[in-house]
Amino acid sequence: MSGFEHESIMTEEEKKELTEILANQDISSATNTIKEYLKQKERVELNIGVTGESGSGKSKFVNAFRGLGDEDEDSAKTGPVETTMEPKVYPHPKYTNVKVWDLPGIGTPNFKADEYLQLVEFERYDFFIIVASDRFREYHTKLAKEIIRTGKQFYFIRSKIDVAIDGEKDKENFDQKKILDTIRENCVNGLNEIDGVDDPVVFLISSRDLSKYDFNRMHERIEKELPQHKRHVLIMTLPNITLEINEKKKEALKKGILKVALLSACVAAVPVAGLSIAVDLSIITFEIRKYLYAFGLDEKSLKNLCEQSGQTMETLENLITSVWYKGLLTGSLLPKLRDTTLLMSEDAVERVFSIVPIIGSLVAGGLSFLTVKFMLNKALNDIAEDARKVLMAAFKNLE
Ligand SMILES: Nc1nc2c(ncn2[C@@H]2O[C@H](COP(=O)(O)OP(=O)(O)OP(=O)(O)O)[C@@H](O)[C@H]2O)c(=O)[nH]1
Ligand SMILES: [Mg+2]
Repeated sequence: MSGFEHESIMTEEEKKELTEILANQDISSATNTIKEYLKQKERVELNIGVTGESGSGKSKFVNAFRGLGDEDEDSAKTGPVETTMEPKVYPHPKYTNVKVWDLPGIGTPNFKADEYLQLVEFERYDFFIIVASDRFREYHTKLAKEIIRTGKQFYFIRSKIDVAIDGEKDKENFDQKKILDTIRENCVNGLNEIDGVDDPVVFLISSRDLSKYDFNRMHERIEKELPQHKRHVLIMTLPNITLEINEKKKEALKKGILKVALLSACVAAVPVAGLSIAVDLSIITFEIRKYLYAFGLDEKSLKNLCEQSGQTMETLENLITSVWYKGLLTGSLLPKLRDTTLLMSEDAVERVFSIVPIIGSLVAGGLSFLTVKFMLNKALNDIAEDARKVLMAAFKNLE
């Protein structure tokens, strides 16, 4: 590596910090934090990975893109044999937050796109520019597919257009537009065959003369899409962060389950008819309410979230599929809990049934230690999953 300390969209520390902040916030202030974070991130740097086969003109393009000639100070080395062997970063002189990375060439017979992307540390780039100086080939497909698989985007550049035009100039029926159309079509057709590429973007470029062909169009497009790229990248990382937070919350809440289940077992030992089951049900209801609050699945939090994200209450509530939220809201959770079919429908409880004489204990006393534990665990998992879906829907609206 060049020794350059790169900053990707989110460093591990930043991610950790954001996770901590979000973990300690309720659902709506978490959304606010994300919004702020998005705003901040729009101002930070963007890393573009320029890739393509060896000799296709990547380095020359990196220079041209930055408005530099090949001989200028700070320009990337180019030439017939000057192979770029490792990723090297070149900041854009005008847009200092834009960093262009000159990557090693692809296209050896056994080219493995996944290994290549690992090698160049693909996470670092916000998007890729694939440079091709000849016709569209299999390794372009492989690379494009792999880039899509990693969740990144790319632009496709057909370079050395001046050479292609020059090569045809002597022909009698020379028609520049026709040649350009054919080249474009070849690239677009190749890209169209790849799943996940709906509207391929191909730019025809001569790094020798940027004023010709598609260079300006490409520049405008990338410039226009810069903030979206940042946002997109961040939004892509949110599901993971949210999952992490949910796991943390779950772990914290899980610690209480054992205590509650033990408490319930102790009550069951008190020989007062009906006491145990009543206590169990109120304990369980209390705990479930606590979980819903912790994950922001209560009416107040959800209303706030609607205001923040512009989602409707109906949309969010429809995403909450487990019985716990609606049960508490309508007061129908208690009857549901009493209804043993709710318990019996679960495989795990069925397995427990075979070991513990639960029916007997339900009639005579409270629920068993294992059942309380199981129910609370299930409620916790369901609620965490519902919360994840709700948050994702709210985040999606921010994009
Ligand atoms: N005429 C013309 N020549 C170009 C163009 N782009 C690149 N070249 C030439 O093609 C050769 C290879 O260009 P480089 O930019 O070094 O290629 P590269 O993709 O970086 O190659 P590696 O680092 O070896 O993978 C050089 O001699 C460039 O001057 C172009 O658009 N037009
Ligand atoms: Mg090079």
